[in-house]
Amino acid sequence: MSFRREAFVPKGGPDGGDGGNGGSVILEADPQLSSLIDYRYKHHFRAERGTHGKGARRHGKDGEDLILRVPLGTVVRELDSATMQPAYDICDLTHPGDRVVVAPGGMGGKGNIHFVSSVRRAPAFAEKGEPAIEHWIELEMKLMADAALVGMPSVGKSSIIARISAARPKIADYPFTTLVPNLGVARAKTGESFVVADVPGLIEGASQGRGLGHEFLRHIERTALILHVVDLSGGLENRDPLLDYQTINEELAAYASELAERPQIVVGNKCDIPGSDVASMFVREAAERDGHQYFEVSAATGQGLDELVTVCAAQVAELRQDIAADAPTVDFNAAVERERRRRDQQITITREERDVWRVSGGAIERMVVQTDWDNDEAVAYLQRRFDRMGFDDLLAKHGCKQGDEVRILGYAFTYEGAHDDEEDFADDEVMMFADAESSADVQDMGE
Ligand SMILES: Nc1nc2c(ncn2[C@@H]2O[C@H](COP(=O)(O)OP(=O)(O)OP(=O)(O)O)[C@@H](O)[C@H]2O)c(=O)[nH]1
Ligand SMILES: [Mg+2]
Repeated sequence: MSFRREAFVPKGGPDGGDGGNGGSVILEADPQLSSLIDYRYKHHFRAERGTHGKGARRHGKDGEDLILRVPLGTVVRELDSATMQPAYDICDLTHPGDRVVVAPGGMGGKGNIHFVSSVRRAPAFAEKGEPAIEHWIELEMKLMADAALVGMPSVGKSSIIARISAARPKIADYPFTTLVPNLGVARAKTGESFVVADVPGLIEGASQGRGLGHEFLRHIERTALILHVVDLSGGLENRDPLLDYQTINEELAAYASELAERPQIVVGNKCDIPGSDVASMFVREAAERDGHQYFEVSAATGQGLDELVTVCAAQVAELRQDIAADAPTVDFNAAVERERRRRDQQITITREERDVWRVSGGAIERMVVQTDWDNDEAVAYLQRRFDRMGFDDLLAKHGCKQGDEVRILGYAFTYEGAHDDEEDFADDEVMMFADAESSADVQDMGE
């Protein structure tokens, strides 16, 4: 709040400038990063605050944004601050440069030049800046592989990735040797390469959470190509390879119908084991009937793997192009902002004690916090804003009676009943966020 001081002008017009806006906290997807390790131990981030407005209509400086870099494939979720459980997904950052504002900077408070009206020539109050938004989010990195090796336990998924890439996962003849996904880069003779993931084995019921299933089906959600590995020998349990093939496809479909439609290459492994050729014939037939290519390989001898890698690399290159072409350009910020505003505008009224009411809600709490409580004019201004938005009626509707106490954050008010003295405030007082043009008028009036 400031008034113009000039020689020979006894009472200058109001000239308090606005406070600067606070900086925003922004997440940005960066292809250089491969993990969320930077956020393992540091959890609190804060953008710069804006500086105060000054006299002579000088505005404060805006605070700098804080940009936090995250790897591609980061899923951002809002956490409920009370339970610390995920409340809703904010977005998936999947393309280089994707950005989302997770905590928008508050607006600077308006200087007293904005509060001039025909009946209030010299407003001796200004608005305080918007308080910072403070909340918890959860970051999860989903695996970003082009192709995933999927199949029953012990069919040889890890043996295959070890053969076709530099990955060195544990290999053993008992089920669930692989407990976490491994990534490798496979390179074809043509020079094309792709990222392949070896995920833990799936079993019947995986889509319902049996085995390690669910946890890892989640990771397959975003791989373009599924390499479905079948053990042609039936393994130690002497399973039926054809039945295995069907079971896995059923689990994929049960988890998410689009997984069943995902491009799939069927890989019959362990063809070095005598007697596997009959099983291979059956699986090939079933795969081709389903419209999938089939390859017979051996991770033990390396047979068929070069060809498999070449075909995979070509298919991945094609799928990548399709994905890039189909990728909708989503404006995360618009959607996030809409959701935030919806929640922000909500007003909740609850009875705290017999004659005491608690009012909560982002927007209304902000009005209270932005008011300078040491200044009667500012408090009267807040009172009129409440009237205009029909707050008194809303309280009455909830059963609030004259003389009841109404609490907002740490402030308490006495409810005086719904107002009817409309003429108390003129129309032109609705000048809260006056634009540049009308502030020019304001200056004229001041002079
Ligand atoms: N003979 C033969 N044995 C193989 C072949 N591929 C894998 N094996 C053996 O099969 C067993 C299981 O192999 P893994 O690569 O660990 O199988 P996995 O599918 O990764 O198993 P989980 O991680 O438990 O799901 C090991 O004893 C391997 O040595 C193959 O082509 N031929
Ligand atoms: Mg394995």
